[in-house]
Amino acid sequence: MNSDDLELQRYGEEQEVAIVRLRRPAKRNALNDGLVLSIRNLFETLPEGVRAVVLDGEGDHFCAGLDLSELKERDAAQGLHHSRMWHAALERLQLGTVPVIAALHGAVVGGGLELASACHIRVADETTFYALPEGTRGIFVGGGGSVRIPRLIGVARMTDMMLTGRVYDAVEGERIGLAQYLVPKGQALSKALELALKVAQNAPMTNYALMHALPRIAEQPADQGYLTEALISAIAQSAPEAKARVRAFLEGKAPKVQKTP
Ligand code: 1HE
Repeated sequence: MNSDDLELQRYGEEQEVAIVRLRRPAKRNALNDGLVLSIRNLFETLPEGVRAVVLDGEGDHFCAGLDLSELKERDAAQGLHHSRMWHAALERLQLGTVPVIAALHGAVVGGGLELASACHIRVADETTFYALPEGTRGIFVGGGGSVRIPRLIGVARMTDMMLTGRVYDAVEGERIGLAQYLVPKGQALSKALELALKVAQNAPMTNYALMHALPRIAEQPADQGYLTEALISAIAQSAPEAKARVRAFLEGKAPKVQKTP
């Protein structure tokens, strides 16, 4: 299913980045079922040649969460399937083929925060604020938030956000780990694109390992984690591309690690 509310645009010299944009600014990019299904479909069928994605929201807000106008009376089974539909869509994004960088601004609330937390990197501008109003609306998170958000900020902070309706601003959000980058107003997209171009240059196997192995290793007992790490690192370093990159460094042809100015 496709929705006109989701736009894909290519970016970069080789069109290696895809900008995916939520386009319901009049409804603050609230996610109705059509949009959730479009997200799933888009990440299942990313065009050939895309090596990183930037996820953006049109207008003053990244995403106001679940479209509450669709929150009709559902029985328990329908509620379960609705939540599982969100899970499927956000899993395609998180465990897809390429890293996704969220460009955050304005409201990142409810399902909007669930969507952002499925991304691999979050860049927030100064206007960003985060909340989980589900608690005060009498509902619960259903888009994977209870799994992903505590891994970013801890169970205690998420509990507080839902119990009290606490809103974190952009500066606090970066401090507690909701975003990895904080930039001036209006610069989230350009920073996210700058990062995406870098990410797109990595060896695909490294990006795959970071997306698929790292979060799983983090969940494994240490002895299993070490083995998974050894297996994935052996696969990554055996790729011809990895050998070429290491050789380039040893021959002085690849950049050194440098402090950012
Ligand atoms: C919406 C939604 C929405 C806006 N569903 N229509 N999410 C929330 O509880 C957040 C609800 N939204 C807000 O608190 C505010 O809208 C914002 C802080 C995001 C933005 O405020 P503002 O002043 O810029 O916009 P607004 O005037 O509140 O909204 C503009 C329009 O968007 C208005 O519709 P209009 O027809 O009167 O113009 C709003 O009704 C509409 N709108 N947000 C539907 N969320 C998988 S489970 C996830 C569970 C959740 O995500 S629960 C949290 C839901």
